[in-house]
Amino acid sequence: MGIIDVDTGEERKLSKEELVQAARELRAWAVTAIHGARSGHPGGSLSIMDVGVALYLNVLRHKPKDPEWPGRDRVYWSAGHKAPALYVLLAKAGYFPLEECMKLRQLHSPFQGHPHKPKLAGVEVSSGSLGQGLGCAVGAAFAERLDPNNNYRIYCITGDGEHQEGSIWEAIMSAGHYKLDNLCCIVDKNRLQIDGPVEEVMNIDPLAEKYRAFHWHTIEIDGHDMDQILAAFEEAAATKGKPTVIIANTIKGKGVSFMENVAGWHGVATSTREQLDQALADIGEPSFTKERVDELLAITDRYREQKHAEMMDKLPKFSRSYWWNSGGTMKCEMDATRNGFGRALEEIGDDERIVTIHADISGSIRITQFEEKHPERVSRVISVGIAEQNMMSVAAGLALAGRIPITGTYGVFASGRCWDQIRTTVCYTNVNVKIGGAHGGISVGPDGATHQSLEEISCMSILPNMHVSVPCDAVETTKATKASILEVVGPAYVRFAREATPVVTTEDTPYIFGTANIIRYRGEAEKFVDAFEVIPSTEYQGEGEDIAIIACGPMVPEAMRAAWILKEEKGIETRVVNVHTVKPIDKEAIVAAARDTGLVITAEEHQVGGFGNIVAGVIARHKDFDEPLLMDMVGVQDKFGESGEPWDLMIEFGLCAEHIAEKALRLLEQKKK
Ligand SMILES: Cc1ncc(C[n+]2csc(CCOP(=O)(O)OP(=O)(O)O)c2C)c(N)n1
Repeated sequence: MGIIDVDTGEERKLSKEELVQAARELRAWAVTAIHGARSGHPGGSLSIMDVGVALYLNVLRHKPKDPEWPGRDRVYWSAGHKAPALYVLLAKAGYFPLEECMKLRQLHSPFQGHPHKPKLAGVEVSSGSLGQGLGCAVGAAFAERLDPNNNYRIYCITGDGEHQEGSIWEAIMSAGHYKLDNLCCIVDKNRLQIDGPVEEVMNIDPLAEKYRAFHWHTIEIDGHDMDQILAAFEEAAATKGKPTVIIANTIKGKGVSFMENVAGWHGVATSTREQLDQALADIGEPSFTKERVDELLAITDRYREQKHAEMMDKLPKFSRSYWWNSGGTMKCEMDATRNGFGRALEEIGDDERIVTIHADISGSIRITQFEEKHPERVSRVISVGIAEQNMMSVAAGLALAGRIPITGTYGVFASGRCWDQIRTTVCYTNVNVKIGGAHGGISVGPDGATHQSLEEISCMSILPNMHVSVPCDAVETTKATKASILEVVGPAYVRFAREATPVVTTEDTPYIFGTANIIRYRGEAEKFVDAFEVIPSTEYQGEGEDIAIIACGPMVPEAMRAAWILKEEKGIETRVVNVHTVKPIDKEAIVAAARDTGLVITAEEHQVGGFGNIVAGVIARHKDFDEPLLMDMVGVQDKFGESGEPWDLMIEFGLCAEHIAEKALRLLEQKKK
């Protein structure tokens, strides 16, 4: 057992004392890398570190210089958010230099916010959507058994909150059923999840008894005691006829006094250098001197600046900069659309029919604003834990009893994880369930692809009976949320985003659910919002514009900026169509825009065509004119997102006004020919 040198064939494993020292060193690396990245998950990375060093530096047989060696033991990190721990462990084992980990969560870096197998040697599977790794480990354990020449073991790292996902229990059931004794699951039982103590949010205990009932061998240890950790791995390897679970009782944030046992340190970086220094002093790793930490943080800063400069170079250029808030005029406020969702819930929450359902990322998606200042509403708040599929079924049950359930989580999980529940139980029954889909789009930033929802316009809009809103800013999100809850009877999905985006509407801007808004640029003003006129499509008379940009969500502000660029640079008139309601879609507004201009660009912060193809379909089926039409689409080009700074990602993925304007000019040239 141990790390195998590919040249000499020598096997090396660290002693207990060396492991204790390595854990201290790697805790220092993890918090420093997270600080440099300005985001990440320290709590769970620190709690798993002692088990991690035992595994990677002592227990596993692996060849860091030959990561795909078929005979290697495999570790599946089902808890992908503990990525900083995984990265520094791989580095310490010899897969790459530790300094590389300082590129954590940066654009084009292999150290994505959540592990991405194709990008980084040593990562066995991409993860970040909880509850999937153990099933994958079960598959790997089956595969090991299929060939009698195989002789490797499979490990899986899970969290205790993660055990609220039903899929974890499906995996536990199958591993027990098939007596997969080559499989060992580790539960990092630090007793906290995002919303608070696991016991209070959704109790999973008695965990060992439950595993035993599913025919597993169970070992419970102090997950910070190296003797107990090493003994547990030995016992697991010696156990025949059953898979083994090691329930490691740990402390979230272990080693940093102010992080220990504090739920708030789940997913945030130390915010000041003093705070980082305090964390490092607590950890007590002597090699992390002030000068060394300066050098390490400089690696991140240099890399970030270089990537930002590359992105700015990549942005299509015009005679001057039209970037948000770059000049003396056209000033624009920024606010996150998720805040608009929260404000709506606070405002309409007195309606006794409303019940909100939490799935552990409640503060992040602002669903908590419903009860935050209204303790009397707490009885109408339910938590289902990290269990999105159950959340939708529970919501349907509430709706069938006459309530208006409001669910919410990140869009990938809200629309994808529980798609079948939404399809059959919610939409087919046609019940009054409201779904908030947060973290829509690439602008989610450093969390990376697993958390950037780029497919849900497609998967929600295709469902019969579903209503889909993709509001353009925080103010419109409040209106869309209220309309979806109080006006719409039936299933409704509201898509919103994480980061602050331009606020381009006001309380007075018209908003009619199902009716698109036409936006026209009228000339520069002190405030960006005042440079435009907004008219409901039903009242709009064409003005002989040259081009139409049909957009939804935060691509509407980009479309507006494109209209500004086109007019100021080339005198081109643009009709921006804000399709805040994607389903039911405003067919008349879309067909009129195509008919009147003969040139349409769609814009979406989504896999290209999710929205664009809906618009194209409307035109193809309802076209009432004979003139030819030129059409193109702006969106993410059929690829997964990346970690990075939100605006750098918007440039990298070609989603800015400059990209729309450049495309418009190309199409206008084509039209002339
Ligand atoms: C399917 C899914 N739902 C929600 C999330 C968001 N999320 C990330 S970590 C986390 C809490 C995990 O708690 P736990 O398993 O106890 O991990 P630990 O406390 O050790 O970090 C949640 C809800 C996710 N990544 N995947």
